[in-house]
Amino acid sequence: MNTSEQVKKSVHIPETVTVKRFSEILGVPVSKTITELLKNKILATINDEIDFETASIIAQDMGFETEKDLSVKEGESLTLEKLLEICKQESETKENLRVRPSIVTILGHVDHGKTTLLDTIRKTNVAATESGGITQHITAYQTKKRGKVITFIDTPGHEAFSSMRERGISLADVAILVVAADDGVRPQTEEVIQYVKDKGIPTIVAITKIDKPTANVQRVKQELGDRDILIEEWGGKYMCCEVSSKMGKGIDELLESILLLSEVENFSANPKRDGLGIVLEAHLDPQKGPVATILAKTGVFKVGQDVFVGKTIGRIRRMEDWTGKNVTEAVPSMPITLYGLEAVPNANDIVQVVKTKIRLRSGSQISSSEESSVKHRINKILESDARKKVNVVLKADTQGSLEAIEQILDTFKSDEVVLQYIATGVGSITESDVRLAETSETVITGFNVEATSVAKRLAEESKVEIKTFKIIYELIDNVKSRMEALLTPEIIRTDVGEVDVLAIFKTGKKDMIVGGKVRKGRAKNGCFVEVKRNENIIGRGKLANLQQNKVNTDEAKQSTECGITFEGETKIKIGDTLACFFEEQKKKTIQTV
Ligand SMILES: Nc1nc2c(ncn2[C@@H]2O[C@H](COP(=O)(O)OP(=O)(O)OP(=O)(O)O)[C@@H](O)[C@H]2O)c(=O)[nH]1
Ligand SMILES: [Mg+2]
Repeated sequence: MNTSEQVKKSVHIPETVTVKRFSEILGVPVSKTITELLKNKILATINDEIDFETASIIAQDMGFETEKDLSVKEGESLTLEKLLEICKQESETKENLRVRPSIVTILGHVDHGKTTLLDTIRKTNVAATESGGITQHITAYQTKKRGKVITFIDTPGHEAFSSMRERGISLADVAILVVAADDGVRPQTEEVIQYVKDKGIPTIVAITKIDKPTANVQRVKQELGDRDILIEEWGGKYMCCEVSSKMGKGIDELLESILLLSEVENFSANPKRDGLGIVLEAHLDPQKGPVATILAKTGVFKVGQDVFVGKTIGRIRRMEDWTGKNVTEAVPSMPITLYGLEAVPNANDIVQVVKTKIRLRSGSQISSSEESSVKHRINKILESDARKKVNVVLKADTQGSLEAIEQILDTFKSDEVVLQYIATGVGSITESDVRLAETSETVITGFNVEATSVAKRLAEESKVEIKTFKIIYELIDNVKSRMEALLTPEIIRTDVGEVDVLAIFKTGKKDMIVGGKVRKGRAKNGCFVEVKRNENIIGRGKLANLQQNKVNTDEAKQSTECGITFEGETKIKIGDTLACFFEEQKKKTIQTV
């Protein structure tokens, strides 16, 4: 029989598969599969795992058509990459697909007006209530234009938050590259340009703050052009909108551009499947328990469903949309706040609905094992590192900010001092944090969190210092100065002159009065003195009083004679030289790498 005339059977193969399972999928004996593998110079036994690519070649050799099986197995922990792959494959198969709101990520350098732009779009006022006016979290919102919904993700521009920006980008259907007209392309603008180019994300340029007197729109366009972001007006492919959030100018054009791009790209998802989404932010609320802000990527989430989220699980007790209104269902591209998880998940964890009943693990079990691994890590450093330690228990409001803080602190490098995390975590500062700090002379450092009243009382009793911050770089500066305080200062010596001793007037136990002549430079009252005999330094002291013609003076010039009160235990002799100098201590600083 000629195989080419047969209708090829299509099989779905997972990313990795055992030889046994692979044979079952193909419906052939294991021995046949092993023989085929051998023909391709792969030696594998029945329980060995092979990857999709290998399995695919073998299956095709045996007359099958192959497709990657991207269905989610119960209990399988998904990665962001796999989630995106699932969404991509779905959009290619076009089965059950419905148009969904496009996810638009706002990116750009710090203070270039991202939050204010979104604010104006939403007509609310978030930027004015942020600590220090900078965005320190990822936030997601929805808005409507011409009856069409758009999902916006705001990202922080401060350099500390590159992982949050990257996350914002991975989710974006469309990126808005914000550049302030009065400031132009800056380091984080360049970082964003690199990201969007690498990931091939459709991008719209928004030149903001055009109302400012120092605005120079042409210069911004030029700077972008120099980096291969050529706008349409200049013959390039990038749509460009000039906006002033302050005056509400150019906003409609920007929204129109987003809708135009979305119509071309026709973003869709499958609302018939179980929900799959990603955690944007998560924190522990003292009253409500773990709270996660998630973005639904595909499928539908319903109240009452069980979910896996990274390493934790839960049942969706309640969901809120971005305005805080309760909803019973979340559809693709919808940002929602989710309540009912067992523990605080990590930013970037994938949320997946599970259908079979899951046995709930105790949250305390997870944290106790995590605590022991933290301690283990610290002890290892203690043993092997001779540097001075700055100990810290670091607590933050969300996993994302914790990550960002650790990333920056890890760039502090010194040969003398090292930062040691006694523990890190998300949520309020608790009694157990204080207990950990107590035993290791540690400052508890909190970001956007408070200490519980029990923890506060315990800290006062045991004299543990708790420092909390609302602005990330103030926290960073504080930890840095704690490290710098332990650095031995650099001593800078300035030589001022040399005096030859010609006479000894008085010899006391701890001081002497001598007479001499300034041979070189000058002698200065209050300076340090080194006593030299035959070119060897034999002692050190201080010039406590300087006189010329029996009158106190501040300095004696070269070639003049003077009387010196020397404070020190060295016994000076005629013919010795007194080297005069000053010393200044200079504080060292911590370098970043
Ligand atoms: N004149 C003028 N000022 C603006 C405009 N847009 C933003 N600003 C000001 O610029 C400053 C920074 O604005 P934000 O919106 O907080 O900037 P951001 O890009 O979100 O900053 P990060 O989130 O920290 O990266 C604020 O003082 C705003 O009032 C604008 O269109 N015109
Ligand atoms: Mg902002």
